[in-house]
Amino acid sequence: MSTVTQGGPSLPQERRVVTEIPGPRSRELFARKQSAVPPGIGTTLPVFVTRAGGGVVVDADGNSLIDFGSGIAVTSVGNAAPRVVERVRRQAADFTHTCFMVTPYESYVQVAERLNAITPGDHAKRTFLLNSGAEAVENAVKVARHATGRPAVVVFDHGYHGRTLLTMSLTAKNMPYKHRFGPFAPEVYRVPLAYPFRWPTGPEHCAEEAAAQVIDQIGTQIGAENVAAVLIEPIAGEGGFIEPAKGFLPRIAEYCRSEGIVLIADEVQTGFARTGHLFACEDEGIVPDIIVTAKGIAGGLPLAAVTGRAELLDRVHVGGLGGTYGGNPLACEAALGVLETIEAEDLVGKARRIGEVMLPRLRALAGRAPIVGDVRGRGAMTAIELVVPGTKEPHPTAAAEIARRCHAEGLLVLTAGTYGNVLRFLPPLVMPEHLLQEALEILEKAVCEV
Ligand code: PLZ
Repeated sequence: MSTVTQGGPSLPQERRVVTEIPGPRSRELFARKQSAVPPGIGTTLPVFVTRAGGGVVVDADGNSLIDFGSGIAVTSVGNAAPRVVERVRRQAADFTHTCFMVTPYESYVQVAERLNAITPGDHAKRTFLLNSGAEAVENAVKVARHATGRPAVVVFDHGYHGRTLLTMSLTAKNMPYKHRFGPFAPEVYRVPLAYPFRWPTGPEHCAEEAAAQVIDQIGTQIGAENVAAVLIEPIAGEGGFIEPAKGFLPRIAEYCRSEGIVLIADEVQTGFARTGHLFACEDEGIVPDIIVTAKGIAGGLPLAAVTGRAELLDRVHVGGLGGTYGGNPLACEAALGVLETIEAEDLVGKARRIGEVMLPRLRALAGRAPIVGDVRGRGAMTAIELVVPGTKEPHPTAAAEIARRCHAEGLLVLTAGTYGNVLRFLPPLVMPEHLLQEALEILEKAVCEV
């Protein structure tokens, strides 16, 4: 049995189901959650966690689940990863907070330097730090508006950017994110995404036709000279792991460049080796003007970043950007530990390897199970889209039922998608291969039974 030091010494890397899932202790805790926390804060799987590391999450009843969620693409380096833990432990003993805007510290600067160096493009860059993906997206929009003096922001069908007022407005899907939470922020315009599986004239025309529609809509409905930013996820995450048809992103990038529009890549979910590149933009050689990162950046500590062209970010007046906690010293140390781990353990290579194991098996599954309409993704960010067999009609109840069966067997999977009919797979990049194979068997069985 392999063990890892993550999640404390010798956390066995095994699936182990010793009670019903959730077990009695988790059910007791969940009842307390129900009376102390509002139902608006949902629960994917009501098992209460006591330890996690490598490829597993251990619950209060002693069950050890295979983790295909990574806390929604956060613990890519593994939970309680040793380099992260050690740095955070040391930092916590030295000082926990000063506010970087009051009295700075070196780790923030180091994170900024590292992000400036590793993000796409070799132009001069600047980075500033925030607490969450949503906060970073908002700040990227602030910078783009300030630098261009233009109001409009263009976003895409199936896009997800957060739950604050502006980012909720930038997000496409009504339920559960926007419903009854309006009115929304103005000057947000939505255009089509090149979604190959659902493109009306077929995937082969998708990139070209979608890009033409985007450019036409911007020209006729907004006016390019009014657009501060085009904001896009290089792979739409919450929207269902939709990889835009190849050629779409380069065409949009070229259009933005020609019109002086700031191209913002939201790499909150795709960043930090997840897709088999350090950043998903690299797949087609896209160089965004601003890149927004969070999630995988700090192994679970709250941190997010805006990295962009120096000439854009330097335009904002002194004191125009900030926040009490942005770039907290514990989170900065965690980020440095994450970047060390990605390099030392070749997590870019590991993410690719996960994709090489998973994608062929998922494709073979789609061949046997007509309920699987599409298989997609890159590296350790893969998904299957479920449909009513023989059609493209979304099948969200099948996705929910497959997820339920996986959970009962001790495999934590997440759903996604505008229609709720996508099962997405986000293993930690350090997932041992025997767990990956075991997880795929459970998944295959659940899909075939449903
Ligand atoms: N941009 C691309 O995926 C967060 C949302 C979970 P925060 N996605 C997980 C939920 O239901 O709230 C996300 C993202 C992309 C921005 C965000 C927002 O990041 O750190 O959740 O604010």
